[in-house]
Amino acid sequence: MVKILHTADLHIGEDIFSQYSMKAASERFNDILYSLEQIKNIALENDVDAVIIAGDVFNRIIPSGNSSLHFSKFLKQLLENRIHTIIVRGNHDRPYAEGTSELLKTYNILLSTKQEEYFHYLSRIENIVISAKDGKKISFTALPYYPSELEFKEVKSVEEAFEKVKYEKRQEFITRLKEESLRKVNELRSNAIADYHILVAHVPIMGAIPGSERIFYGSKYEVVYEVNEISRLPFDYIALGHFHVMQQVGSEKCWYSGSIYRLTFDEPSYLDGREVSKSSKGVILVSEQNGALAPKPVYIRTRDLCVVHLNYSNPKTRPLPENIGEIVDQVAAKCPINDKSLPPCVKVYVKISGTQRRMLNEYKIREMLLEKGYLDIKFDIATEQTEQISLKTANMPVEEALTRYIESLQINPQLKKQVLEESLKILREVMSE
Ligand SMILES: [Mn+2]
Repeated sequence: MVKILHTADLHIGEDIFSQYSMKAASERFNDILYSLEQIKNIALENDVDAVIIAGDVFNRIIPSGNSSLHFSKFLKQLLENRIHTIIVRGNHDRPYAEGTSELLKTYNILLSTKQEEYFHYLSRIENIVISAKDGKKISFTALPYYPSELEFKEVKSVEEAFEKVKYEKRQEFITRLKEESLRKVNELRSNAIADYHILVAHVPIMGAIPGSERIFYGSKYEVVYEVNEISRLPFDYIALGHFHVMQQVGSEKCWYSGSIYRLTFDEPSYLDGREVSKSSKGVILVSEQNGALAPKPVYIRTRDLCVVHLNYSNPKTRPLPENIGEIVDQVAAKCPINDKSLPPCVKVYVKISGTQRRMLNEYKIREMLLEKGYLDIKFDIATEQTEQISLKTANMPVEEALTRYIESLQINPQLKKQVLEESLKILREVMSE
């Protein structure tokens, strides 16, 4: 019985947590390794014939030594267990200039002849056929993000090709690129002789949920496909990569497996306390059932990312709590620690009035949340314009206006009293000069 594991968007070496703390950064790397370990175990336990990685193996085109070391270990365990590993080039795998090459190509040189039989890095629109353990033939057709044959001909990159096209011809250019690519995919599909045909594509699809790739989605160099252009292609299974949310697209045989951990706060597990189920992480296990290929998600354990919004934009209707513990509790209530060995990372967006800003001690809040066990906490604080008190106080005596202004500040009452006394003293001194 044919069995295939579909994963994508490993982004090994992704390091957004390095802006947090050393501890968070090193835990992040462990998270990636933990996901890889779980995926390897699913592959071995299910005795799969092949593992598909539908693009974006490394986060950077030139990965760190550590990233390549750990990917090599992962790969070795698959190859030693005679699991075909099929990698299709994603946008993060692509070299950006003529004369450069991606690390993935070096494996073909370094692997032993025996291992090499099982390693397949596809950077072009191309096709391979493998034999499953039961002798059945499975064909894989690759549709990379930018197929390498489009590059380095008359132009250095697809970006340059895009640049050369006049604005009004842009859509025409994209349509032609898509038509050419799909024509080639169809041609390879019909020439391949196999029991099952699988398409592996690293592409954005209109209407699908991007997750963390959304900053790139619809960028001016992007070739975006319509749902039907991909999901209706004549394949038994379509393995997609690029968008980070696991999802079915247009047909039950067409899936994005999603990234293997939550890459950014654009795909939180909790949004203001509400669990976001679509951010679950895992792989797609594709098994032969009654002469067809049936896909099924298999979930893995990953760290939660939480997003919490706090609004103290109006001192009258939304005042900052005087007790800092209240703020800590508000954040904690919206971000449960479900698993103490894998505590969440939290992003707190705060809207706050200018008058209250200096009363918010985010360093202390972070410290208190760290004590509660969170991996780390990052603040994004937007200060709102203070309301115009001058309008109401324009015709008042200066002393009264100052008193009213200080009274309106959301600060510690003790401090307020002191500030008021001192300011009135200064004001009187100035006036008597
Ligand atoms: Mn991608």
